Amino acid sequence: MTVTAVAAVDLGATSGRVMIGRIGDDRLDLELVARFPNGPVEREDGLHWDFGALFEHVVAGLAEAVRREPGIESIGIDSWAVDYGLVGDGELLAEPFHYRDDRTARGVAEVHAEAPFAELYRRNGLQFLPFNTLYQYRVDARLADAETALLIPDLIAFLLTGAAAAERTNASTTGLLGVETGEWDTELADRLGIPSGILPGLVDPGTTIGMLHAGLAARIGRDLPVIAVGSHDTASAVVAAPLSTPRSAYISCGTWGLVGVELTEPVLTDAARQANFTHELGVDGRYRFLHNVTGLWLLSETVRAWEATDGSSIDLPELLAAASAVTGDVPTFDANDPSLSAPGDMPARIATLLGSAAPATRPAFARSIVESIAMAFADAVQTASALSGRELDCIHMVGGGSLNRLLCQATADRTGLPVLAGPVEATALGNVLVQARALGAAPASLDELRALVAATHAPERFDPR
Ligand code: LFR
Repeated sequence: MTVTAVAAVDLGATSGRVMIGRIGDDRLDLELVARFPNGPVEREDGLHWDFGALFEHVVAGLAEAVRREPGIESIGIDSWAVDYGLVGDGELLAEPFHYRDDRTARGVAEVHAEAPFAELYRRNGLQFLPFNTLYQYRVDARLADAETALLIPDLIAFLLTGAAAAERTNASTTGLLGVETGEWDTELADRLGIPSGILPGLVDPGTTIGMLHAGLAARIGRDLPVIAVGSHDTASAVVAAPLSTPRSAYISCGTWGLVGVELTEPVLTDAARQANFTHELGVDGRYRFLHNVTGLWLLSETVRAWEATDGSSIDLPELLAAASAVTGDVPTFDANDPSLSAPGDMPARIATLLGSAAPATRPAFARSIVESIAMAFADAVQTASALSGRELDCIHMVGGGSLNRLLCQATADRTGLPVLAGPVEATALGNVLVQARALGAAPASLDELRALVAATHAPERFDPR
């Protein structure tokens, strides 16, 4: 049996990884090569990503991947959406901002004064998130100095190959892509004072972006092509969510819980806009019709705060086991409350929302968080069903959240639908599948790709109680 090997770079908001993916008849698996922490760093002018360190981890991880598997044929990169770096004279002009930086409030006000949200929604189909790239561009003083603006995976591909391109699934999160055309809305950009010349040519997943620079090829150990994948991490995750019928919903759960269904036509109704449901472009021209729910961010920030208080290290599986053992009802809060979005003292902010009902013990507090996330998931699943006119019969939970059994069960209980959990590494698998397909080593249709995922990564089922 022939086996094709590729390297997948998958960067999440709290950790990044480089994996080797191997694919053949009835075979699809991952080998973790490097894993490194990621997160906001506080600089003088606000919250940023430590992009220099991230890029070094990526290059070192790719070198290690080639050392372990010299037969690797290509590289694919995905990351969180919306954030970007500005490039001039072939160089990154400044460290990318983190989407949780609060400078965007002014961008929102200025953009909406020019183009009200209802008009934006008609044009770009995006839910309102205060960090959508167009709001960030609007207040970026350096935009005028830039030749090109590249979203994070495109920026990494550019630094690896020298070729500047905008992969379409991620480009759809900027707010500057027409929801029905899939092309840059240059008229909107011009109106907002965003020079449309900085928007690079669009490419679809599966396109070869370029070959590694000679210097990097020498460091990594092979001359390899970088192939565009669904470079928005959620787009890759949905490729590998083994949806078997149109009645399947998905929740891609990591830092965020992205809750929705896959559509072939947009639903640009007033109701969809009011419910803040987005149309992000998926692989093969699908729409990811979904809503962002604050996901495991609430738990990871709470744990980080507790660890800082105690100087201790908390074992998450142990905490969740203790949370599962809590008997009786725990109070819930609105997981999407805007006060929970910035990094900082998460337990105190949640306690403010809970008031006198706030649980006194850590296991009960963690249980409150999980139940509140599940409640928001259930609400979004019901809304996705109502807005799309689809009766749903199951929910695929993919990503890190699929390992959280308490969350899977609570989601099943609160939706009344079975939850099929896994794969945990759906994003990296989706990245691998799209590269392999471009290399002629995987089936052509999304249905067949998903069938391969289902056959090789059997989900765990949680029935509602
Ligand atoms: C998930 C994700 C979401 C996006 C958010 C910010 O990792 O990519 O889809 O809304 O991060 O980029």
